[in-house]
Amino acid sequence: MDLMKLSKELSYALRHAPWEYELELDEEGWVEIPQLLVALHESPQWKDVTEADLEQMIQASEKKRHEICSGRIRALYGHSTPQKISKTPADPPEILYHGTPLRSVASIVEQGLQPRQRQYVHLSADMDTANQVGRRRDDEPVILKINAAQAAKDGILFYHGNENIWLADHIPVRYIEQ
Ligand code: HQG
Repeated sequence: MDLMKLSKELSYALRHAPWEYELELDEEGWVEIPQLLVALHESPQWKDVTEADLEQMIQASEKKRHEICSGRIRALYGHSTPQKISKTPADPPEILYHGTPLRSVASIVEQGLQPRQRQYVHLSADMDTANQVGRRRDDEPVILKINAAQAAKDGILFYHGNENIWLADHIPVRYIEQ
């Protein structure tokens, strides 16, 4: 089974278009695995997918994009569905990073970091992760440094995505360094 393809399909279903699979995310983004499997089985390429395959898919991925708990599965970040997924605020590390294409920097230093199509701004815990994120759009991305501890002290809320990814609603310009 192509676990990478399965992961992409699940990200699409759980981050962006659950209704196409007749799924409804709960307020933390969870869906019942049996319901998800019913939807996947309608497609010939996923007709034999089992819960064990979903577990293997999560283990095999170099990025932790999904999690399973008590018979449910959810995407950990990346959502663009209209109803905002509720996340518990958490204390961020001192500094976070954001990799972005050079062409976006002028607008970011004017408006701050905005979620754009997604529900949250995505930040990286280390420069290497930020570089990988930025390289999706630019061979030589700009890595912005976010003064997260100060922003949190000033009342900006941060949320944990996975071990490398943090989320925020918006990062004002004064916490961003080039
Ligand atoms: C930019 C992938 C202009 C922002 C990745 C980014 C990540 C602005 C783009 C996760 C702006 C949004 C998320 C402003 C932000 N003016 N541009 N004011 N504010 N931007 O894809 O962070 O592999 O929604 O810099 O690895 O690139 O799918 O966010 O370039 O972890 O699991 O607007 O998605 O994860 O792009 O990536 P995105 P992102 P997966």
